[in-house]
Amino acid sequence: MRLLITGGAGFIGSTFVRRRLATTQDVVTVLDKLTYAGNRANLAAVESDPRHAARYDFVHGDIADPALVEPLVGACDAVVNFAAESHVDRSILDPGAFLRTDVVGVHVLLEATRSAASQGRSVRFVQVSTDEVYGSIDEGSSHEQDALQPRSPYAAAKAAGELLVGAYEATYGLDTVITRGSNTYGPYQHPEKVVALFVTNALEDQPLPLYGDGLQRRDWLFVDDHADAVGFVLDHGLAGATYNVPAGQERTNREVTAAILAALDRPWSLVRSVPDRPGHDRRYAMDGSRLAELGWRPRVAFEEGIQLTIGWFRDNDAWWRAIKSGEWVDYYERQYGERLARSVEA
Ligand code: NAD
Ligand code: TDX
Repeated sequence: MRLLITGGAGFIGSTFVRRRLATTQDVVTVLDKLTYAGNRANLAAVESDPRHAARYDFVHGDIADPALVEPLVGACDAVVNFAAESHVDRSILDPGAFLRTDVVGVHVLLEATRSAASQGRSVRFVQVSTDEVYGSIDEGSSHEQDALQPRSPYAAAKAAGELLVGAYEATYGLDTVITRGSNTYGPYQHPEKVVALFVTNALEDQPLPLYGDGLQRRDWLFVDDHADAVGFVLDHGLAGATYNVPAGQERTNREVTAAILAALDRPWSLVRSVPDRPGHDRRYAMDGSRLAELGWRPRVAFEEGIQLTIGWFRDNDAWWRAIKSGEWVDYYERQYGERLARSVEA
């Protein structure tokens, strides 16, 4: 297949590209805007391996740019849309960019897919979405047909993107599938997200800013599993279907923090309780039976995945130190300066 992978220089997208090139004969074009979260270094392994580089191309650009997107979509068999503004805290600070990429960007990609269809070319469209679209659930697990109740600007923008995908499937008969992945962690994750932030801060003996009481719960999915699930749905998903991608590894933020500190042999005194994230979702949990019936299950337990992740960050400090400079310094001050000043023992 010829694949257009949007957001392929980000965390999950680059993992998908590396794994897909290694396990298939697919030809891959990455389209990425290289925002603060996009990093060409994430694709260095692909670009320096002649067996993979021959089937790979990189285009620097915006999914919300119709003139750029239309010919790229017209030349592929499937679009896998990883491109997004993806960090909840940044969506609280500055929601505008989220609407542009996560809603308008999806619309532009869908229009290009519709245009290809009108010329007799069927292009499969895979939308990579998130458990956050369900909103916070106190108990039980979210099923694909449950109502969407997003509560952050990020989650609302992702929900809107999904709704457009469904509308284009129903109205224009496009071949679309949606995945809703749970909280993902692993190598190459931007240090703004909690696991990468806490691992890198702990390595530097810096405080770990735990929001509120730290008893919020997430279901932790290792990045290779997330990337493979998206590939499985691309290959086997039924047209028009949505698939939850849970890990079955629910942990409180306190448990995640303790696991990181234990693995790095750092004291709990590094952890600071800081003022909570506004509208902080208490818990996400999804039912994975639809994807399991299709034939896919996650492989990596949290205890194994966190060791792999910590080992990678330990071995690749040049990668994350380069990110924790420039734009990062302003962001960190905006997000954590005041919070850390008001922090208390956790
Ligand atoms: P990320 O922030 O690491 O990467 C996003 C990538 O998209 C970056 O390379 C960025 O440069 C690119 N991008 C942003 N705006 C763009 C635009 N307008 N045009 C082209 N490229 C653009 O994100 P991630 O964590 O790898 O997440 C990938 C996808 O998976 C997102 O759609 C996200 O909503 C979804 N998701 C993430 C998680 C998670 O825990 N990280 C969980 C479930 C779903
Ligand atoms: O400094 C922090 N302190 C803290 O306590 C940060 C950054 C986070 N947290 C908490 C908030 C959450 O309860 O840790 C939990 C995880 O936070 P994030 O890593 O920001 O992830 P989350 O908000 O759960 O969203 C993630 O999972 C779903 C991804 O960022 C999304 O892209 C994905 O859709």
